[in-house]
Amino acid sequence: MKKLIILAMAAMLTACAGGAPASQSSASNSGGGLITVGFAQVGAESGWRTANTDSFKSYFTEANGFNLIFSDAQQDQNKQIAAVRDFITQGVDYIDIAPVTTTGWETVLQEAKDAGIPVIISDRKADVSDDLYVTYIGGNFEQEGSDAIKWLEGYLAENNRSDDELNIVHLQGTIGADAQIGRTKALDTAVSGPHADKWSIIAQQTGEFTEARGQEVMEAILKNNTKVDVVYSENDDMTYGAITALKNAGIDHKDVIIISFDGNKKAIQMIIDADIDCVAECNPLLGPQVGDIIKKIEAGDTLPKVTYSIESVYDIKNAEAHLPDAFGS
Ligand code: GZL
Repeated sequence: MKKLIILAMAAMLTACAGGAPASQSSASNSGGGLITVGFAQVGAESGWRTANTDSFKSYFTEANGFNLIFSDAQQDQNKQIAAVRDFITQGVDYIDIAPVTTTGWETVLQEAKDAGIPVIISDRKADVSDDLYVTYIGGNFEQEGSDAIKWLEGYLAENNRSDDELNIVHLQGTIGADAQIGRTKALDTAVSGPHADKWSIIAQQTGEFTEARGQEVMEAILKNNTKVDVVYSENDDMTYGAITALKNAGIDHKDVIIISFDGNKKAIQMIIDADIDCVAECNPLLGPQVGDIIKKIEAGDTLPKVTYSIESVYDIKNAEAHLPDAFGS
C-alpha cells in the first residue's frame, strides 16, 4: 500500500510545544492500493496558499487513488520538520515539500532518504544536494521578477516616463523563502544595474506574504515617505494591504504604479478596475502535477530535476481575457 506525504512547508496546525504535531487523518488509511497522502500545509497566509491547498485536496482523493492526511503549519519551519519526521514515522512512500525557507532541510531530507522515501519539492526550492530529492516543480521566481521589471520598463516607455526618477517601495515576502529571494533579486539587479541612476528603493521590508502585515508595513513606510512612485509587492495579499494603507494615508493609489505577484482572481479584477497595474503570475495549482510526477516515478520514468510552471504577466491589456481562468476568489 503506498502512502504519499504532501508537505507544503511552514508549521503544523496543532500547537505542540516541541513535539511532533499530531496529524488528523480525514480518512482512515485504507488498503486496496490507495496511496495515503500526508499533507502538512504552509498555513493560510495568502490566497495563493489557499488555492494551493485546494488544488492538492481536490486531486488527492480516493477516487484518484489517495487518502488524505491533512495538517497545517503556520509558517514555522521547526513544526514542518517535525511534520516530516511524523510522516516518515508513519511509513510513507513519497514526500512532497514546499520549504518555507530554502535552508535547514539537509538533515531531515537525509532522514527521508535513509528511510527510502523519495522526496518531491514543489512550490519553493530548498538548498539541498540533488540526491536528497527527485525533482522540483514550481515557479521560477527570479524570472517572475524579471518579467515584472520588463513590464515596468515597457510601461514607462509607453508613457514617456523612461527618464523619471522613481521612488520604489519594496514589500518582500517571507524572508528566506525561495519566492522572496528570486523576486527580490530581480528588483535589486534592476535598481543596482541598468536603472541605478533613476530608480531608488526608498523602503524594503517583509510583509510575510500576508495582507495584514503588508498593510502594517506600508503604513509605517508612509509615515516617513510621502512620495511613492512604485510599489513592488511580492504577493497579491500584501498588495491589498498596501493599497489600503495608501488610501488611509490620503494618497491616491491610482497615481502609484502597483506591481504584484501571484494572480488571484481578485487581483486580476483589480487590474481591470485600475487599482493594480501589473501582476506577474505564479501558479498555485500544483496538485495534479505532483500527482503526475508520482505516477511517473511509479512507472519508473526518468524525471527532469527542475520543471518550472508556465507563467504570464497581466496588465490592463490582457486582464479581462484572463479573468475567467484566474485562480481563487
Ligand atoms: C510562490 C509561493 C508564495 C506566493 C505567496 O510559489 O510560495 O507563497 O507568492 C505565498 O502568495 O504565500
